Amino acid sequence: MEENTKGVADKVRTPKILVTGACGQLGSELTEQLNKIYGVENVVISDLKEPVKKTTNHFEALDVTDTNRLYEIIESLEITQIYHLAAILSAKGEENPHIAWRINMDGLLNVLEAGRRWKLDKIYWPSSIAVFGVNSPKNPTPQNTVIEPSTAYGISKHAGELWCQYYHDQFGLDVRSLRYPGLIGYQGLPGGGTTDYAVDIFHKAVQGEKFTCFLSKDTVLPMMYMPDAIKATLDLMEADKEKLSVHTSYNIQAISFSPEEIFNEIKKSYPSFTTEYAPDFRQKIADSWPEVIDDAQARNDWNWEPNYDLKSMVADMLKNLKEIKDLALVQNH
Ligand code: NAD
Ligand code: AKB
Repeated sequence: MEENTKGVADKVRTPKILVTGACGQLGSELTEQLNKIYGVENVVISDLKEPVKKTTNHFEALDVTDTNRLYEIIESLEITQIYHLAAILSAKGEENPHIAWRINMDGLLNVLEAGRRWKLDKIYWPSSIAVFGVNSPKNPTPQNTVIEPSTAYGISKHAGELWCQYYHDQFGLDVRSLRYPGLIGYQGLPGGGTTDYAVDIFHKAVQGEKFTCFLSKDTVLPMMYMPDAIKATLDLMEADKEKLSVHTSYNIQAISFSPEEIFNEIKKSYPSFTTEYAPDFRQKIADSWPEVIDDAQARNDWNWEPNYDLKSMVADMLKNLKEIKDLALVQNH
């Protein structure tokens, strides 16, 4: 393989960050925090298409499967770190498993290989609770256990974890990863996941609409409020490299609840809110996933601890979504 000799990994340098999949649910919120820490001029955002929201970040259109375009961006903008978020999620992935595999796998391999060639300082890549399958213990699911995912997405995340470990072990690449549970945020709209009912339910409540849930009322899944997911990501990326003992991906846990439990919590603020249950193909995916994650390793290695429980997350989500709705009403008048 042709080596790039411009690597400057041993010098201390100001991070110049590239975020892939930056217009998604996680990327749009993570970018805001990266801007605060590193300065907007040092955070380049990229995605398949232009951001819908106004942004002051430098934007590059990038399909992560396009190796040359990725290399061109890294070279020309002198990128030193990548947060590689672009992916096809579980439910969407089942509609076209080969496309999900290609985007998730080729994208990650391109980023890892770029990390090796350009001697990038750090790479962040999210894995998921989707790596676990029906044969993994459900409550709690240990860091190291049977891993037999049943979705194309889960298979790609499991293989991706092993590739991250491979690049770390073989090439000394500093690549860090978290197995996120379902993420819940108010800024972006859900992007094709099985846990996304827990985002959609808030929008329906605030809009005064009835909610139809595609999972059964008693399906317990691990979830996390977006501010906690961002805190975990940034804490892991700032952690002392020597303290990190997991080079596949860390388990992290925050809140586990069922659709009925979150519905009941929302109903305390919206008493007339109603939900019906109509499980579809996503039920089978959810049934194969953990209920509660054992995150002792993350707590030990880099002091992981979430801030939000179900009650405080629901209160904050409703407050923010109501503010967004009220602002839109004012702007439309
Ligand atoms: P999302 O679907 O909201 O965003 C993904 C982004 O990737 C989108 O903006 C999409 O346009 C972009 N994208 C898709 N294909 C691309 C390609 N070929 N090239 C470039 N960009 C492409 O997803 P998200 O919720 O923001 O998830 C971000 C990451 O976090 C993913 O890796 C996902 O697997 C992981 N994750 C998310 C959750 C969750 O609950 N949201 C849970 C576990 C892991
Ligand atoms: C999905 O449901 O696909 C994601 C995930 C848990 O990875 N939210």
